[in-house]
Parts: sequence; C-alpha cells; structure tokens
Amino acid sequence: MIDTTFKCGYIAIIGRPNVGKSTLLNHILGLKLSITSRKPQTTRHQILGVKTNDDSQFIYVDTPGIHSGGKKAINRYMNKAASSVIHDVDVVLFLVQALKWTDEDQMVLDKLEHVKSPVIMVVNKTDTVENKDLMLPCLQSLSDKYSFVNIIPVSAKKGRNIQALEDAVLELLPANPPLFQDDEFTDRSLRFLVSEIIREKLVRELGNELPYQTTVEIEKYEEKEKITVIHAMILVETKGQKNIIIGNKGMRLKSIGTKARKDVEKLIDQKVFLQLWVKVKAGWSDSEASLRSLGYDEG
Ligand SMILES: Nc1nc2c(ncn2[C@@H]2O[C@H](COP(=O)(O)OP(=O)(O)OP(=O)(O)O)[C@@H](O)[C@H]2O)c(=O)[nH]1
Ligand SMILES: [Mg+2]
Repeated sequence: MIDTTFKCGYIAIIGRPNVGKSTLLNHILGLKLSITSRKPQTTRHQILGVKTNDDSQFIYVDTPGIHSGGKKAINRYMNKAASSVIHDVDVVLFLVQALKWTDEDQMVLDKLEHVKSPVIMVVNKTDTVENKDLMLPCLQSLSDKYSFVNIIPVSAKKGRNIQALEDAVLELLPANPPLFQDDEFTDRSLRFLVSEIIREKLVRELGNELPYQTTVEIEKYEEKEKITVIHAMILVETKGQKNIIIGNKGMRLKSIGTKARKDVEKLIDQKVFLQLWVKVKAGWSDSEASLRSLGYDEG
C-alpha cells in the first residue's frame, strides 16, 4: 500500500556568502556535513543533507553563496550552481544576517523573481543582536521586499528557533515517498567529504592568507582492515602559496593534517593514515578545462 501521509521534498538553502547556510544545515542534521568558516565563499560545491523522520524526509541543498565579482571561471560556476537550484526545489530558504542587508543580498532577492516555490526568509545570527528592539523593524522591512510565506529569526550557531523553522518547512513539503534510505545523510562520497574536511582546515588555518582557488584532490583512498589510508593533494597557484601552506619546517601542513585526520576519523569511525602533499598548478581557477577535470561542472 502506498503511504500517502509521508512527506518528502527538496529544500534549497540560499544566500550571500558567510550568512551561515552551512552552519544551519549542520545544525539541522546534527552532524558536521558541510564545511564552515569565517571566510566568505567557503562552500564551493552543492551538497545534499538528508534528514529522515518517521513520517517525513527533508532533502536540504546547501549552496555556495551567491556573490558579485564573477570574472573568474570558478566564480561563474559557483553562482550558477546556487542560482539554478532554486527553480528545482519544493521550498527555498533565503538566509540573511539580522540587521544587515547588502548589495549581494539584493542580488539573491532579484534571483527569486521567477521562483514559483514558496520562499521562507530566515534571519540568522540573531544572537549577535544586542538591542532586541531593532529586530521588529528589521523583520518589517524584510517583509516588504517579497511575498515570503514566513519570516523566521534564528541563530544557527546557538541552535535558536531552528525547530520552528523545521516545522514551517514540513508544512510546505509535498506528499511523496522517501527518496533516500533512512540511514543515508548525503549524496556525496566519503572521498568528497574528506577533501572538503581538508579544505576546511586550510581555510580555518590560513584565513585571509589562503587564496580561495586552493583545492584538494584525493589521490588514494584505501580501506584496510584496521585503518583507512588516504593520500591527498593540495593544489595551489603559486610557489609562494605552497610555502605558506607548508609553513616553517612543515609545521603548518602537519597541523592541518592532524586536525583533518581527527575529523575524518570521527566521520568514518575508523583509524586513518592521512598523507598530504602541496603542488603548484598555475592558473587552474581560470581554466575551464581544469575546473571540469576537478568536477566543477557537476552542478
Ligand atoms: N554569531 C553567529 N555566527 C554564525 C551563525 N551562523 C553562522 N555563523 C558564523 O558565520 C560564519 C559563516 O558561516 P558558514 O555556515 O560557513 O556560512 P555560509 O553561508 O555557508 O558561507 P559560504 O559557504 O561562504 O557561502 C562562520 O564563522 C559561522 O560560525 C549564528 O547564528 N550566529
Ligand atoms: Mg557554506
């Protein structure tokens, strides 16, 4: 018998870089799936996060932040990935930061013009608002911008009001059988998740020193009986960048490797041997062919 009470659908999480999209997804899932950092443009690839309950399945799509300044090929891919998804989902979550509206938020809003699905405005980082009296006029001015089905203030970092958001999403999910097994939490391979964990450590360790063109390729992923052996290559554009990542006497690369290994061990629940290399691959972020070879044309 077909269960007509089960609800299942896709929910896009969109917004400019750094508003907290990936932090929100991780909080909803209760695990660290999508990498986060203080640096804008942390998320580069679309990633699905699946949450299954007894009577519902939420398939969230975390997207790279939509941003201006798209001269390089990688910027175009990132904006395209985020923009196209909003037309293919059942619900759109548009994240902004409380009390802060920028030109890039306006760019995202403009993309919603032809969207048919319901859009929920999620006002994040409410924990940073000291004067709560400012919230009401903020929500009021946001509600004037678009016919949002709902405007929900949250703190993704502190986990405030997330349940209210999930309840609002559930209301909008269509009746559908589940599309993923109930133990599946993403569409991405372990190899991909590992490369992302390494990139997160790079971004967090190097902050503004890290050129965002830096990328990570998994060269070897071998599951042995007691240990998983992983070899990963960090690709940069210049010799100078390579030296920065390696650091004095290799200390920086070692620290990045240790932090990444610990996260990977948590993720796969097995001991890991992680070997990292850094290689100069000049100009790759500008070359469409290189981008394709690294999987940037996937979505
Ligand atoms: N204070 C506060 N900080 C938050 C909150 N949510 C996210 N952050 C921080 O904001 C920064 C950016 O968070 P991310 O989740 O990486 O943002 P994002 O929107 O995914 O960014 P991109 O992937 O670059 O588009 C991180 O330093 C987070 O810890 C929040 O509710 N409150
Ligand atoms: Mg992100």
